[in-house]
Amino acid sequence: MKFVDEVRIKVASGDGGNGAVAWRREKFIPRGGPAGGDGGWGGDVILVVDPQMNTLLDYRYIREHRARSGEHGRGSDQNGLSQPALELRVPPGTLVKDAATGEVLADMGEACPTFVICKGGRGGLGNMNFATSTNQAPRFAQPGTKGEEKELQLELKLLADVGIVGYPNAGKSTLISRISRARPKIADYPFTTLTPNLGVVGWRGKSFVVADVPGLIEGAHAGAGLGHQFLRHLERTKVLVHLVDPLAPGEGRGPRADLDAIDRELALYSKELARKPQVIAVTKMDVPEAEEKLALLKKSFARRKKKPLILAISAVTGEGIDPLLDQVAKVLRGEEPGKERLAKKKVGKPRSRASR
Ligand SMILES: Nc1nc2c(ncn2[C@@H]2O[C@H](COP(=O)(O)OP(=O)(O)OP(=O)(O)O)[C@@H](O)[C@H]2O)c(=O)[nH]1
Ligand SMILES: [Mg+2]
Repeated sequence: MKFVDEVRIKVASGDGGNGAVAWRREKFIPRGGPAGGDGGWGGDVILVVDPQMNTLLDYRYIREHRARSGEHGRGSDQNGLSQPALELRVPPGTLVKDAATGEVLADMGEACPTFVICKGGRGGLGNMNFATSTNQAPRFAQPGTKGEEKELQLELKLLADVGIVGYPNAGKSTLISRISRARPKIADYPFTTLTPNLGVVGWRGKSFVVADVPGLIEGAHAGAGLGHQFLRHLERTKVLVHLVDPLAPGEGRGPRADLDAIDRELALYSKELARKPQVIAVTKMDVPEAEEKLALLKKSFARRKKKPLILAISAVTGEGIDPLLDQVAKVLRGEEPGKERLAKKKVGKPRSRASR
């Protein structure tokens, strides 16, 4: 299915129908009195979250959505028909903005499953409503009010708990296909994945949503490769799995250089993204030269006081996948990645304090 994450649409609610001016005219009933019915209400436009959707593709094709207007009132005390609301379904994670001002009107998701974006016009009252003892034949009725019209910018930011980042060809899609039922295209060339894939991972009684986004490369902030256009889908994640390709072919590349380049790109996109906890994993460990590259990568952090936890996995053989998911689950519970090491160091401190 085609993936679309940004669209501009026009929506309009229905106008209210006018109230009618009419008179009761029947044989043998002189001065029958006012009999104009009320106008019906125009339909609202309502946005409704549909958890089955994960693209705004439908709105690419149909860009104007109008609810129907209420019917006008009629004679013989007949009210016009009110119109049902027009429901527009959107995927969870859709940000609804006013296209002109950029103001966020709604953030569609679990907290906001439905949202009335345009209220339908009110139906006008017919002249039968205005009869009083002093004015028994009102020659006026109320007009219906106009519906609203808005131009909206819909932006989809996928609701995933975990994002997989890394260079193209690192094995991101292979990993998501290993841990979930997502079946993205996998191939031995860069930029196989051109749009994000989502997968649901069930792990030790819990489940979380993982997003495999297209690969990042050095200079993506300036438009290299696919640029930063898909990074918005990582904004709502709670943890990033930073996948490192030990083979890293090409000039200026290598596990450590790749790791730093991706981190730079994330930071150039936003501070928040750069601050997200990461679980670093070197993949393709089934390949013979991987072991040596992993050792080199670990060595490159030797001088650091706080060494990052680097996991070793193979999405092909399944090696190291369980510890990886454990780490991810841990961060999702709100703990720091690789906390065991830190915890061990901390144990010494309180003891020394107590002995003082
Ligand atoms: N030996 C081995 N090969 C792997 C492993 N994971 C991925 N590959 C291979 O690496 C190549 C790229 O894998 P993909 O999963 O398509 O990589 P990707 O990161 O999604 O790449 P893009 O979509 O282009 O960004 C494919 O030929 C995979 O078969 C692994 O654990 N071991
Ligand atoms: Mg891929």
